[in-house]
Amino acid sequence: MKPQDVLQHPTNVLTAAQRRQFFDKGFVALPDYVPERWLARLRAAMAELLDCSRAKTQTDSIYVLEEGHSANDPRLHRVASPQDQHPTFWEFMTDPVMTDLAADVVGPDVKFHHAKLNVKSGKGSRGFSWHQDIPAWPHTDFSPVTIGVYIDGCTPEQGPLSVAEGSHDGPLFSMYDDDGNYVVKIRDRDLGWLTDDKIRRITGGPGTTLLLNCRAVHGSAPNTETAARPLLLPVYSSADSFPITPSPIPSPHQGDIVRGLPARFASFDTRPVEMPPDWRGGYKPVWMHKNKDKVAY
Ligand SMILES: O=C(O)CCC(=O)C(=O)O
Repeated sequence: MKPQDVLQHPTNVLTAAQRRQFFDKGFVALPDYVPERWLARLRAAMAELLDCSRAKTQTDSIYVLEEGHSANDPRLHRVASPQDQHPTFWEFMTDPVMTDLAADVVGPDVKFHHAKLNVKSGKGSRGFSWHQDIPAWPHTDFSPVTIGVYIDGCTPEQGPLSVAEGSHDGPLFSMYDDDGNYVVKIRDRDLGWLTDDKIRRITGGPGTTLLLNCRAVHGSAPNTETAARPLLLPVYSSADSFPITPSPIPSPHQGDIVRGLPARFASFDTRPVEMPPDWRGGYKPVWMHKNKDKVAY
C-alpha cells in the first residue's frame, strides 16, 4: 500500500504529526512506548536465549556470537528469528501494541516478514555499516517497516541505531562491494552526501521504539558500554505488498497476516531495486565475508 492510501485511514497509536514525520523523514521515534509489563517478559525470554547460546562455540544461522563468547560469559551480537526460538517474542509481535502501530504506517491489513534481536553485547567489536534494508528483501512496493524496540533503552555510547534523515526519498545504493560480495554496506564513495547534520541517533529509555522506512539509510557504531543493548527488530508490510525474493532470515511465520485481512491484489511501486544474490539454496551471512565490520544481516 502506498503512503497516500495509508493516509486515508485513521491512526491507532501515532498522532497525525508523528505519522507525517514517518512519511516525510523516513523514521519516527516513540520514547518509552512499550510498557514495562511487556519489557519484563521480553527480558526473561531473551535471558533464556542467552542461556541456550552457552552451548554454542561458533556462529550459526540463529546465533551470531560476539567476540569473547564462552559458556561462562555468553556474548551475542544477534539472534535471528527470535519469534521462532521463544513463544513470548511471537506473542509480542502479534500483540496490538505492535500491530496497531504497524498499521499506522502500512495500512489496516498487516503482514509479518521476519525479525531479529540485535543483542549487541557490551564492549563489543561490531557495529552495523551504513546500509538500506529493502535490497536484502525486495518487495513489490516500499511499504515494509522495521519496528525497533530498545528492550533496556540505549545511551549514546551503546551504538544507537542512527538514521540519515530523508534518505528514504533518495536512491537505493548498491549493497555489493567491488569484488561482487553481497556485504549489505554502502560503498564509501557513495556516502559523500552523508554529513553529520543529517544523522539522527535514536537513544532513549527502556521501551523506546523506532519506526524505520525500508529505504532509509541507517547503521550503528559498536557498543562501548558494559551493558548489552538489545534491540528487537520485527519487520511488517502492508498485506498487499509481496516479497519477490527468498528471505535471508526465513521463518515459518513469514507471510502471516497479523492484523486485518489478506490481500487479493498486489500493490506495485515500479522504482527499481538491486537484486540480492539467489538465496534459494540458503543465505551466506555477511559475517562469513572477509571483513567482519561489514555486518548487517
Ligand atoms: O542494531 C542496530 O544498531 C542496527 C541494526 C540494523 O541496521 C539492521 O539489523 O539492519
